[in-house]
Parts: sequence; structure tokens; C-alpha cells
Amino acid sequence: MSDEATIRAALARLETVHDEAGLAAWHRDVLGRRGSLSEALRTLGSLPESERRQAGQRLNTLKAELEAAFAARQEAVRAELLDHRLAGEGVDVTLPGRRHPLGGLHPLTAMIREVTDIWAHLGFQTVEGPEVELAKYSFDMLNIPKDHPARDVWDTIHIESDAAEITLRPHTSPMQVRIMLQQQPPVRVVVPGRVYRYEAQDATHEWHFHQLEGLAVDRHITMADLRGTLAEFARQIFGAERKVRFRCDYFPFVEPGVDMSIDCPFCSGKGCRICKYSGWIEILGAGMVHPNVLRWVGYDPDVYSGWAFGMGFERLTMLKYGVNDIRAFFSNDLRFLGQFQRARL
Ligand code: FA5
Repeated sequence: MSDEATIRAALARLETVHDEAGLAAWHRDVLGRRGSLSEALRTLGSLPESERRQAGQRLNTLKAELEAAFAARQEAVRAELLDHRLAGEGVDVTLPGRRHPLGGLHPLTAMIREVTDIWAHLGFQTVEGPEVELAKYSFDMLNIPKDHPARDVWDTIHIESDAAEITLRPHTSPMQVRIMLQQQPPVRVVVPGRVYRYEAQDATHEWHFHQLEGLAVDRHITMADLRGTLAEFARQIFGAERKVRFRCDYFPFVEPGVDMSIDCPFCSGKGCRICKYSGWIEILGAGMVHPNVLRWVGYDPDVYSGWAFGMGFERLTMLKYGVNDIRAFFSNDLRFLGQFQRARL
């Protein structure tokens, strides 16, 4: 075959190659050590001196042409292969996106925000205080002196210290003292926060939980203000039809002291398992601030009077959402927490 026919045949074959294996076979047959071009170059030696030079130049030009054609085809075949693969792996932009799970507020955080919001509308400022607290504020200045039996009621966790008696606060009431020491009446504050008690856990008791303290002090504040404001709060959180009931209770830092119950929202006061068939559920302790407490913070009890209350957030949230075990709040179980996903962020 003439050189020209050889090259045309080789180029035509190159056009039919569509994969890497075909490229390799072509390269081996045409440009490889035993390929047709090498074969032709080997025959140069047998040509007469006069023709050899010219034939050599022609074969080299031919070789360069074939190499260029191969490089171009190799590039084209690889591009074809890539196109083909991409077409197979195509992205369907009309498919719906994948949803990323969104976090939500913990039910207690949502409840704290909802409750402090209600109190803000009733004119109460929200403040926070320390969880590690001096016994002076947790007890002494709340009219619970050392060795007073009432001190045991709060099952306090103590922190070892030589300098002062220090507690993990067992209630938010020490903030009553801190606030009154800092400011003059009128005072209207609520204090949400975590508290700790050395208590056995069960479905309604935790060793750490959250309380809301409330305090209002001014001239002419009476028990009627306490009753009206707390009843309004209960209706805003549990519904306008709720009834409230006050009964005498004892807390050393109030006089008189009361507890407040609402008629059971599950049976509307008829009596059920949740309200232990009494028709009522207790939600907080309250009372008129004891004159001793007012005196010790520098308020004149003949001029000023006030009321305070304390309630537990976990029990409030359990009641509102029908949660039957307080431990669920701290279990980090997403099956439980996920049910509150729609809580406001
Ligand atoms: C107090 O802690 C008083 N400081 C409340 C108070 C404030 C009275 C101001 C008068 C004036 P008590 O120990 O009852 O009171 O707790 C208040 C609320 O905390 C209870 O009604 C309950 O809702 C919640 N609570 C108490 N112990 C636990 C517990 N172990 N686990 C979960 N919640 C609790």
C-alpha cells in the first residue's frame, strides 16, 4: 500500500474509535513499536542511498500528522465519554429538595418566654439572678434563720466554703431580697430561673427545675391586688373560663401565706385522675411580703406593702400540654421534644 493510502486508511479507522480501548488499539497498530509506521521506518535501511533521505523525511512528516490526529481524536473521545457520563448522572432540578431537620425551642424555654411575656403586659419587668447563692439571701433575710425547722423544707444542696454559707439556690425567692436591696419601691418584677433541691426524682419531682418568682411592692398594695393579678395570669395561660382558689399556706417570708389552685383544665373541675378527683390543681405559693423582710431590706413596713409568689415551670408546662412525667423535660429524647417543634423561635 502506498504511504498515502496507508495514512488515509489509518485516519479513517481513527474516526470509528469511540472509547479508550479503541484508542489504545489504534495507537498500538499504527504508532506503536510494532505498528505500521515503525515497520515502514525499518524498511528505510534497504532503500538505495539516493532515495533513503527523501523517504525518511516523508515518513517523519507522516508520523507527525498521525500523532496530531491521534491527540485530537483522544481529546474528542474523552469529551464524548464525559458528556455521556454526565447525561447518565443528570440532576433532576424538578425534584423536591431534601428537608433539613430544624431545631426548635425547648418546651420549658418556650413556656418561660410565654409566661414572662404575659407578666410584661401586666407591667412586670423580667430579671435574672445567680444560681449559686448565699444562704443569707436563700434563707436568713427571708425570715428563715439558721436552725429554724422551715430551713429543712427546701432540701438544700450546700457548697463547701469556709468563708460563708453558700447554696445552690433551692428557690428563686432570694431574688426578692436582692432586688429590694438594689431599688426603691415601686417594685414589679418576675424572676425566671433554675433551682436545685436534694430530692428524690419521680414523675412530679426533679432535683433541678425552674421557678418563676414574682414581686410587687408599693404603697397601698393589698391582698386584693395579689388575688386579681394572679387570677388574671391563670386565665391568660389556661383560658378565660378558669376559676382560681386560694387557701392558707405557710411560707416564713410571707404573712399571710396562700397557695393558689385552678379548677382542673382536664375535667373542668368535675374530678379526674389528674386532679386526684379533687377538681383543683395547685399551681403556686404566694402571700403578702413579711414585715421582717421589708424591714431588713430598708423598706418601712408602715409605708410599703407588697405581695410575692413562686411557681414551678415544669408543673405548669405539664399541665398546659398534658405531660405526665417531669423527667421527660431533661431526657433529651427527640421523640418528646419534637412534639413542641412549632414553639416560637
Ligand atoms: C417555694 O419555693 C417558695 N419560694 C414559693 C413562694 C414564693 C411562696 C413567694 C410565697 C412567696 P415551694 O417549695 O412550694 O415554694 O415551690 C414552689 C413550686 O415549685 C411548687 O408549686 C412546684 O410547682 C415547684 N416545685 C417544688 N418542688 C419541685 C420539684 N422537686 N420538682 C419540680 N417542681 C417543684
